[in-house]
Amino acid sequence: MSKVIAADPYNWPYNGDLRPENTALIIIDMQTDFCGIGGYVDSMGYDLSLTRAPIEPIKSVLSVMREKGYHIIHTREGHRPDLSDLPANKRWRSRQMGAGIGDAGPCGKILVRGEPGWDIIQELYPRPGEPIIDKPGKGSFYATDLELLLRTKGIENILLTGITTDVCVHTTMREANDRGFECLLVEDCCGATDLGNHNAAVHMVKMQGGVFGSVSSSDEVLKALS
Ligand code: C5J
Repeated sequence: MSKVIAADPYNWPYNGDLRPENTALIIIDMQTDFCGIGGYVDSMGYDLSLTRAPIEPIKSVLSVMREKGYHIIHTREGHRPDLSDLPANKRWRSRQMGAGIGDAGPCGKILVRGEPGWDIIQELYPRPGEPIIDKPGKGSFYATDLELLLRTKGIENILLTGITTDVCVHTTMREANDRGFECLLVEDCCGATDLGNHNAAVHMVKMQGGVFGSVSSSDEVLKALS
């Protein structure tokens, strides 16, 4: 019997082929720098409650998907300690907001690999064996081995969660969709630095019959998988 998750604008996945073997939960950039006190987002003055909102919903989905044997993949945005993979314009722009990537902050050097602020928050810390994709950009496919890993494991369906909805989650969803992966954005498992941007990013997915995939909630995911 085919299993689907109730979603908008179509129940997901489109072909009803939802199995632990071919489906992954991707948790994007749940790092202190994006949702912790003293991190990058906090230093820019944004409201942390928006990027912390998905922590509990992700925890619930993660727990069930781990228990059922689905693939779990984590990502982290960050740069090499020598900053050799940090484009000069990315650094310049972040400095305009008073939180220069690579500069010292309360949680160590901002978005630099190995620094306290760069790591994944304890609440959602990866278990041994769960792949972590370290990425220098917003998309999780650019300059990483994510696609190789997904293809090798036979993964076709991806549930997207994490922060921020309008930047790294959306970029990753677009990249995945172009590569033929079937994508589901789990709305309350995502958050942005601006609520309007979060809502707009969710709305964009639903256009054209699901231009990048479909949208659901943690409740619907739990209902379908439990
Ligand atoms: C940003 C991200 N917003 N993880 N990164 O710079 O969305």
